[in-house]
Order: sequence, then C-alpha cells, then structure tokens
Amino acid sequence: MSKVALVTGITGQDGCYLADLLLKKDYRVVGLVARRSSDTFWRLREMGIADKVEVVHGDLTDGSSIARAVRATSPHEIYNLGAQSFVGTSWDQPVLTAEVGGLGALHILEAIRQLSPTTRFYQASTSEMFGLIQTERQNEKTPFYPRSPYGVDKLYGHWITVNYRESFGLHASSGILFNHESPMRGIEFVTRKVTDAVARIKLGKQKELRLGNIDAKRDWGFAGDYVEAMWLMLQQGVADDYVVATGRTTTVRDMCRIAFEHVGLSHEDHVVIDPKFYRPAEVETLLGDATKAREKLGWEPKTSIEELIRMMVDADLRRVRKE
Ligand code: NAP
Ligand code: G4F
Repeated sequence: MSKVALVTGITGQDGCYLADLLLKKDYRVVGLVARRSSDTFWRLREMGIADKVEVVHGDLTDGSSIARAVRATSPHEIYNLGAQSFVGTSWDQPVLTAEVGGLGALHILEAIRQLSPTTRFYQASTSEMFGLIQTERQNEKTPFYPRSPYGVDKLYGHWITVNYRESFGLHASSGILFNHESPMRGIEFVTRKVTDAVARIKLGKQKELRLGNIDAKRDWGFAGDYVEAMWLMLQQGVADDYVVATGRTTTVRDMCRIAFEHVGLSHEDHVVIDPKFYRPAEVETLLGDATKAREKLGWEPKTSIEELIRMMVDADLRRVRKE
C-alpha cells in the first residue's frame, strides 16, 4: 500500500519539487491548498504533476480545516511548507506572517497529537532564524538571532516542533534550510528577480535591474536537492533537527555576475541600486554547516551556484521568448 503524504504549501517552489519526489517514490500525495481568486497551480503544471496530486482545501490559519484534512487523509507523513515566505513582506504583514508560519505549525502539531499521533511531521524552518549571525558558520547548535518578523515567526514554528517532540514523543523534525532556489522560485526573491531580468535584458525587453543590498551574502542551493533532505528526515527512526546548506556563500553581486555572464553581458552595465529594496533590518551573511545532515542522513548538495543560476537563466529565457 502506498504511503500518504499531506503537503502544505504544495503550490509553492518546494511544494512542487517535493510532490514530484514523493510521487516518484510511489506516495499518494495530497496538497492542502488555500482558496485563492487566481491560479496557483502553474508550478505543478510546469512540472507535469498537476493531475497526479490530490487536493484538500484548507488554510494554515484555520485550525479546523487542518484537523479536517488530517482526519480525511490519515497521512503517514505531513510536510509543513506553507508560509508567507517573503522576508520583505513580513514587515508589511507581520500578523499574517506569524499566524500562517508560527500558529500554522501549531495547528498541525495539535491535529497530529489529538488525531494521529503516529504521523511523522516535517517543519520548514529556515536560516533566517540565525539572522544576525553568532558564529561564522551556522549549524544546529548556533544561537538564533532573527532579524525580521518572518524570522521571529519561524523561530516559534521551530521551537513548537521541538517542544511537541519532547512533550508528546511525536516524530517531528525541523529542517533548518538555507536559501534554495530553482526555476520555480517566486519572482520577488532576488535570484529569480535577477534571472528573469537577465532574460528580459538579453531579449531587449528591459534595460536595467533595480536591486537593494547587493553586498548581502547567501548560502544558495538548488531546491530539487533540498527536498530530498526533507524526505530523508522523516525516514529516520528518531526525529531530529538538521541544517541543510551547501557550505559556500556568495554575494548578491557575484550571483548577478554569474547570471549576466551566462548570456554574454556584464552586470555592471545594468544593475542600479535602489534604496527602496533595502530592508529595515538585514541579514548580511549566511553560511551553513550541514555536517550533521551529511553524516546522519547521507545528504549532500549536488548542484553548484553556477549550475543553479545558469539553469534559472535558461528557464527564464525560454519563458520570455514564449511571451
Ligand atoms: P513559497 O514558494 O513562497 O510557497 C509558500 C506556499 O505556502 C505556497 O504554496 C502558498 O500557497 C502557501 N501558503 C501561503 N499562505 C498559506 C495559508 N494561509 N494556508 C495554506 N498555505 C499557504 O515558499 P518556498 O520557497 O517553497 O518555501 C517552502 C517553505 O520553506 C516555506 O515555509 C518557507 O518559509 C521555508 N523556507 C524556504 C527557504 C527557501 O530558500 N526557499 C529556505 C528556508 C525555509 P499559495 O500558492 O496559495 O500562495
Ligand atoms: O532572495 P531574498 O528575498 O531571500 P531571503 O531574504 O534571504 O529569504 C529567503 O531565504 C530564507 C532562508 O534564509 C527563507 F527562509 C525565506 O523564506 C526566503 O526564501 O533576499 C536575499 C538577499 C537579501 O539580503 C536581500 O536584502 O538579497 C538581498 N536583495 C538585494 N536586492 C534583494 C534585492 N532581495 C530581494 N528580494 N529583492 C531585491 O531587489
């Protein structure tokens, strides 16, 4: 009999890669999908799996809908990927961000505790929790210092996951994932903003690219590699927390250089700094140490930043040409 996985955030970047991975492993995949007035299934369609996943309607801010979804599907595993995940927006909509990301995790944990205590749980935690970094490389033991309402909300989701594991013996794991990108990345995040602009500039549809702090450094990996780590966490006998990262950090400036050079252009000719994109508080640098994931899960990143950015530019060139 196939295992059943319930995935929140299935219409997002990670959701579509995880759904694809689970389908290949013969899972029955059910996505918890919030009602929206516009289409949110484009990623699942582009991946060719929109008709292979099942949908249960619900919203992470509505605990009753979560309980109903758990009762209706009796999942072996729940992956909680749903969130208001754009850091910039978390200053404009801090309460929503907290209700979806922080309390959303609690609604699921409560449903598991009360209705289905053997269900395994994955919480999508983040390197944003390290924020103002306390050590040069960040691992599972590094103290947290979030710098945005999003980071603070994710800290709650992380600790409530740890707490329910310790209080009730739930198989609940928290993946502290560093930035991961793909051609399915939302257009507002910096890598995709850059690769989309590079494609438009190359094809003569745009002239400049306006960015904020290009000295910020991120440890960027490929989303397709990172969803494997999520799955591996739930296959372990004992639940635990893991950092997932590449161990290499790159400035936004260098990421731009890689993207522009791929199409024979120079970022220096097109990037314009616009203070509008600076944040009230910045995470200047992130660099992960994923030794534990490598040793305990056997997980390693397979895609370099250069391969990742070129893959994204190529995908955006194809999309822009089709417009
Ligand atoms: P994403 O592309 O922004 O996707 C977010 C998903 O959450 C979408 O499917 C969205 O649905 C859903 N969602 C939003 N509000 C919801 C609500 N009230 N109820 C139910 N679903 C809701 O994010 P991602 O990049 O795939 O990231 C997946 C998770 O990992 C997020 O929790 C994120 O915070 C976390 N994370 C991401 C990274 C990264 O670098 N990508 C790193 C660390 C952690 P709609 O399509 O309907 O809006
Ligand atoms: O691409 P970003 O918006 O990603 P950020 O803030 O690091 O957050 C992402 O990664 C987190 C993991 O660490 C996730 F938890 C979170 O959900 C999300 O997926 O910005 C990256 C960096 C920042 O320092 C930002 O200030 O790029 C800088 N940046 C410079 N100019 C810009 C821009 N970011 C955006 N989005 N747009 C710009 O114009």
